[in-house]
Amino acid sequence: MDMNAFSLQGKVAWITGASYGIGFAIAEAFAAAGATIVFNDLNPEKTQMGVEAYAAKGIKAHGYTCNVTDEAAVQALVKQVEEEVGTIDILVNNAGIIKRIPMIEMSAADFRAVIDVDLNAPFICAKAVIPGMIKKGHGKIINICSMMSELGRETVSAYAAAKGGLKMLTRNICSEYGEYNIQCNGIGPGYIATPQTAPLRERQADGSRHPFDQFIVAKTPAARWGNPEDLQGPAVFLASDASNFVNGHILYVDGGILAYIGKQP
Ligand code: NAP
Ligand code: GCO
Repeated sequence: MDMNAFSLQGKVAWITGASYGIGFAIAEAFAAAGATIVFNDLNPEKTQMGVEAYAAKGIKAHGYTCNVTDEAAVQALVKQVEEEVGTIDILVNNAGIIKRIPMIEMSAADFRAVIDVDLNAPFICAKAVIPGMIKKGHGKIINICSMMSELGRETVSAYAAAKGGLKMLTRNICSEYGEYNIQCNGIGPGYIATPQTAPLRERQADGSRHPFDQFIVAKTPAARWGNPEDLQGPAVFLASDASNFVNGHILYVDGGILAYIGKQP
């Protein structure tokens, strides 16, 4: 086997919402594999923070400020990237939010806001890049799903609905555009230590670990939270030619949590 199949040399990769967190780690790995990095953030200050964070790692990333829920802004971003950097070969739909509210206390506006970022935006971004991928004769789309693409839990109804929908959007893009040599797959991270999950890990007033932290560690065969770096290898694989016959698949990177019923208390 030619191990260059895992190379991203010469490819333009757009990772949405990647000033930090999971998106930043994935972009870092793509750069190490040879890709040119494009990222966006909602907020100009954080976009600049991201550019500097990438530079600190020796990566010249192209940062843009764009709300991924705004179709006109996304279409304009893709056009600008095509003019300034090149046609996008790899899209990672990473930008996401969560609102942890008991369902019957959640406003419809809050529910819609989560669906908008976590499901509508991946549609908007994929729709914007697929024409260029068809012209080039290849493309990779990676949707960052979640364990909540498979399971529910209290207070995350909107997020689970969005991530469940994102699993099926992944399969539908696979079905509709596979004939153009476009592969669309998902990565389903387990519980990863990022700002998004910081509230679930914060120390209690008495210095003890958060009950949810203890629960997740007990429920995960790996007996630990994941780190963004745990997602780098799977992401490079799904972005590279090594996965050209993998399509419509959700790759769970969760330390085994989805396979495990959990320890007897
Ligand atoms: P995070 O730390 O909260 O970062 C989310 C990123 O998305 C931020 O850079 C944020 O920008 C950006 N963003 C949010 N809304 C946006 C919008 N409308 N337009 C553009 N950018 C936007 O999240 P994370 O933990 O790295 O998670 C990244 C992805 O992985 C999300 O899709 C999340 O659902 C998924 N995931 C996370 C975990 C986990 O345990 N952490 C597990 C499974 C899946 P601002 O900073 O400007 O708000
Ligand atoms: C939560 C967490 C999870 C993780 C992730 C798990 O509140 O349960 O935020 O949703 O973010 O999605 O895969």
